[in-house]
Amino acid sequence: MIPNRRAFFSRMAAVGGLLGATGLAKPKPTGSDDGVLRRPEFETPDSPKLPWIMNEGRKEFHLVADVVRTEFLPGRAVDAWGYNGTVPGPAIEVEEGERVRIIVENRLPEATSMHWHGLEIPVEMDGVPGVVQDPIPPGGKFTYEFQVRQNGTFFYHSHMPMQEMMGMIGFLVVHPRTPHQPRVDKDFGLILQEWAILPNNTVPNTLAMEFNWLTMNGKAGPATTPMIARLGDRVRIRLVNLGMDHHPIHLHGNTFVITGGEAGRLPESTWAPGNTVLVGVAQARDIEFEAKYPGDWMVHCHMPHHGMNQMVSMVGPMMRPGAMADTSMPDMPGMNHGPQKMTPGYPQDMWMVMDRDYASKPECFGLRAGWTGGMMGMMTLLRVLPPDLYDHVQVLRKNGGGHVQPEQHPAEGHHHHEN
Ligand SMILES: [Cu+2]
Repeated sequence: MIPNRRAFFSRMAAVGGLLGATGLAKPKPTGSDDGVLRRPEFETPDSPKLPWIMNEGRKEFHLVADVVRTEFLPGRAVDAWGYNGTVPGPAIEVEEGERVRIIVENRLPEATSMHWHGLEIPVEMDGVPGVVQDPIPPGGKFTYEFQVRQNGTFFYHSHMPMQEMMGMIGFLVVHPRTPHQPRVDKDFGLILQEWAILPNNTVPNTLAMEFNWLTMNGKAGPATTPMIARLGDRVRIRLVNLGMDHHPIHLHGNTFVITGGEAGRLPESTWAPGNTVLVGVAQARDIEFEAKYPGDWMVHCHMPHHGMNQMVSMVGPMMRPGAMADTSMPDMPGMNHGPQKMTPGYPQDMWMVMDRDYASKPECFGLRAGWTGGMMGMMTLLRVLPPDLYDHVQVLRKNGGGHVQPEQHPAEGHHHHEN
């Protein structure tokens, strides 16, 4: 057994000891006890679902385009544009064959429109301003109505490119009438976005060609909430990219198959194994795998610059005297700090432990002390948890968190984010 796995198991044993015999372990639900195949909930960490009502036989949704103040990390405020108060917008879920009505209201200071990416619908519902409809003016509304005849991972976005770069995108997932086989136990969705935000600014620069913030569902690591799976689950992760770069998304320690693209399910004969999937601009990719290895596994973009936060051009010393990383980790072995940090050319060990910011988040329960030091940019975790720990984390999630992390990293000092 390699040391990391041993460390994981001993840590899990320690956490298990904390839990005690609480009777939380339950047999794994099969999802078909009564002969009805149920699908798992579609989970979009850090991003909400869009509620709906049935109206005149249609599933009716309301999307409000507006300026949204959000945070990529605690304390890193951003004035983006989104829908219903969130960036990316809330996920829309519909069933194959359903008739939908989506009322888009524009509270932005400029005109907008909405495109339903990948859906085969009448052209007058396609949302291209000028070509098929008038732009929706500030204060205006437009009602989109169509029947959804496909199934798969789709998305909605403003059809104005600069508005896309302000954040205006969201999931539109269409569930199949007959569940796909093999059935998945977990169904996650992540929207990949990139941002150019100059120092001391809160507004994305949509004209920029260089990006210094990379997010999954609107958060940068370590603020990305981990995905939680139970040991043995079959997991699907849906990935959508709308930005200026392609993102090679890599899953550690597991082998997946690509089961879907932006046009829906792929034939099983094409499911070649892999561990990195290139999610090109405007594409969707669904990956699936059996979560058979316990551990906290990284899911991240492998573009080196996309695994960083707050990237800015280096024109002088990396740190002001006494600022940030050089004082916040005095005892981290192997890390440059002190005088080296004052020398241009030594930015490579941007290491900052911020466990405390996430100590009350249920999904982070039991993570190794110091974990936040290894998480930046377009990164998150897939946590494959043994049954008792999985059940405990689900109870914490249901109760809204509030626990205190059992471990605290000794090198974790006071810090602040430099915006
Ligand atoms: Cu990337």
